[in-house]
Amino acid sequence: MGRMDGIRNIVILTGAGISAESGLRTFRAEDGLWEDHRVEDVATPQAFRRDPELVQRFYDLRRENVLAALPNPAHDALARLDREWRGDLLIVTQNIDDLHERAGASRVLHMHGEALSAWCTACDARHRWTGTLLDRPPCPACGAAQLRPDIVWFGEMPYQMDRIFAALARADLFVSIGTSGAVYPAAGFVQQAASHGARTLELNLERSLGSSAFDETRLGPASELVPQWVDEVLG
Ligand code: BJW
Repeated sequence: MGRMDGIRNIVILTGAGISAESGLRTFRAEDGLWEDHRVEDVATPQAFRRDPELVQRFYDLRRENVLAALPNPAHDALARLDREWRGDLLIVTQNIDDLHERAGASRVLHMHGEALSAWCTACDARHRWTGTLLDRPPCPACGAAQLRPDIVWFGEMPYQMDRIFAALARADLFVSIGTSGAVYPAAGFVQQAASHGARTLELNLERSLGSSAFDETRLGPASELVPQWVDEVLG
């Protein structure tokens, strides 16, 4: 992947692994988030209906962790790529943290929602949210106490899929960073991009489930691999 000839449109998919070195736990590691909480207890609309307090408490804590975390060299490198790359670029992140933005990237799309956003199920408004939701605060727009985390749970439609599929269809290069490939539709993006002719590269600590679908895989921590790769791309 050293040569960037003919590459103009880049789509990057990021997962929990890119934020691991910022101190945010990944989902499926030994000490992962879901060791303490079964996914079906917290990350589904059914769980939220059954036990809203458990779910709100979980995300209140996640929100706090996100606010306390800082971007690492991998986020910084992608922000530099975003600033300096003249072609199209889209960073599709599955992460609900805002570390890409805080590093300075702007071409970022949060397909699984954002920890720092609250969604009112009464009036459909979304609000930047840094406080808690467990205490059932009123929606600043309509006053209803029906705010939920603005997060895409299992069985819900990820955000902006049309825009993502359009970008994948035009991509010359697809790069997947720090994601295990366990969750769809994101896990299928590599095939989508490849079927439209994109070159594909995986940067990960360990091989993802779909690793064999990539043209090239580089293994190591994101804080090392991503800056190295961005240096290559920008020459
Ligand atoms: C490092 C590192 C370091 C560590 N450096 N790397 C059967 C088949 C196909 C699909 C389905 C199916 N049954 C059900 C489905 C659908 C379902 C699904 O995929 N289920 C699977 C479990 C099978 N998907 C959905 O329901 C989605 N919606 C949907 O499909 O709608 C219909 C639709 C169809 C077609 C088109 C469009 C729509 C919604 C999925 C919502 C996912 N939500 C979550 C929770 C978000 C909120 C929260 O954060 O709490 O999103 S689940 C969780 O997993 C979170 C993550 O974004 C997502 C992915 O996890 P990620 O990022 O890959 O983390 P890990 O922990 O798995 O991996 C970390 C990686 O980092 C590892 O590889 C490490 O090696 C690496 N790493 N340190 C570099 N320092």
